[in-house]
Formats: sequence, structure tokens, C-alpha cells
Amino acid sequence: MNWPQALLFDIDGTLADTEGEGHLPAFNRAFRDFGLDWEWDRPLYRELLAVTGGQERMRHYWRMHPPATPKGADPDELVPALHRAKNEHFQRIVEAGALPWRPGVERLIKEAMARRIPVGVATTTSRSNVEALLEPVFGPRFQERFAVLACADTAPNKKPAPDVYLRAVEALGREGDRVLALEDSRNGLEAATGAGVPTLITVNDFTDHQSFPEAVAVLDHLGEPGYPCRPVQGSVAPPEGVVDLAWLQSLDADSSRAK
Ligand code: XBP
Ligand code: MG
Repeated sequence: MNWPQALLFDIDGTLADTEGEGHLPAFNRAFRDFGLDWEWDRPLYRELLAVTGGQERMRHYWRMHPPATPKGADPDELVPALHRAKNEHFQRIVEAGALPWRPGVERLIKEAMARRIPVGVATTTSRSNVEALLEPVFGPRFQERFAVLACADTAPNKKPAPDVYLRAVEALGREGDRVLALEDSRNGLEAATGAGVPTLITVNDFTDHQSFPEAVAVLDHLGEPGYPCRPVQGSVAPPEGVVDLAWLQSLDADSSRAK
């Protein structure tokens, strides 16, 4: 088996539907905590997701819609404070069990780990959010199970910049084209392919309008026995509807390489 030699998972939108059910309500709760007259709805958030990074997203919105309150607030002070509050709300939402993992993710990660194929994370989100999601599934020593946890603090230039994938691939000690990335968004695909990493996409409500011609496959999810996945762009999909290592290995690695 020569490919994939390692798997790199995005978190938001790929591991779980964290945006609409987690970050979005957490942002709105933080805005209320601080007395801001901001309330983001799903259509607006779908647009705002073009800006990766919670702080960057708020700064972008601030430029477009300066808040009515508090008067004279300085974004350089308020945005980091809002972001801390947002992440605390997000972590409470995770603790309440409101963000189940997407179909097939835990199964595929555990299959790879059992086969000693390194598994890592390459995400634009805050490390504390990643930890909140991984610990309930992999226990307090979850870090030992993952070959690399590349998060927002790992690479200041966020997706679609390739930096977080370049760092993750370096930590894995492998060539980018020997690794498979699992992503849900256009920004994620550009980041991974920019680092030479072939990428499989599973879309969600926030990304199903985007286009992924460079992807190895574009599916609705990774599939579970009895709950098959389907292709949503192109026709590449596992015949049984379940993405597992055997199917990934059956793909032609050369034609699967990022262009
Ligand atoms: C995720 C992000 C993050 C989250 C919020 O992008 O852009 O900003 O929306 O997390 P990707 P933070 O899935 O492409 O990594 O507030 O911690 O940034
Ligand atoms: Mg994502």
C-alpha cells in the first residue's frame, strides 16, 4: 500500500457540523453578552464563512456593519474578547452533546489508527475547540493518538493559504502527495491542494453550492453501513457507499494527486 500514507482531517464542517449548530449560535451569544446589536442568521453566516478564522470573520463584519453599541469600541480590544467568549460558548455547546460527528468520520479515523496509518488534524479553528471535540471520543490522552494537531495557532495565514497543511505535512515527515486530506469547503480544498495534498470533499449545508473540480471525490458524507454516501459532484464514490481504507487505496494515487 503506497497511498494514502496518512490522513489529515479538517475539523469545522468535516468532523462535525460545527458551524451552523456550534459557532453560529456561539457568536450570537457572545454578541449578546457584550451588548452588541449584531445577530447573524444562517444566510449571512454562509457568506461570512468565506472569511476563515473567527476573529477575522468578526473584523470583516465590523468593517461592513459597525456596531451601534458600545460606542467608540476598539476592534483590537473587543474582537479578541468576543472571540474568547464565543469559544467558551462553543465549548459549552460541545459539552452538551449538540455536535455529533458526521457519518463515517470516527469509523475511518479508528480504522486508520488500527492499521497504524498516521492521522492528523489540519484546521483553521482554535486549538481549544479541537480539543473539546476530540477528547470525548478519544479520551484525555487523545493527543497521543494523533500524529499532528495543526490548528489556528500553528499557521497564522489561515485557509485558503496552504500554511496549515504545509506544517502538518512537515510534521508527518511525508511528501504532500502521499497524504489524503478530508475537507468540506472550497477554502479547505485550496489550502490542501496548495500544499500538494490530494483532497476528498464531504459537503454540508454551508458548502454544497461550492465547486470542487480538483477533488479526488465529492461526497455528501463518508458513509456508514446501512447509510451509504453518494457523489454530489462527478461520479467517484465507493461502490458500497462507505469510504474505508480499502476503497481509498483502490483509487489511482497518481490521478488522485492534486493538480
Ligand atoms: C473553520 C474556520 C473557523 C471556525 C471558527 O475553517 O474558519 O474560523 O469557523 O473557529 P476550516 P475560530 O474548517 O476551513 O478550518 O473561531 O476558532 O476561528
Ligand atoms: Mg471546514
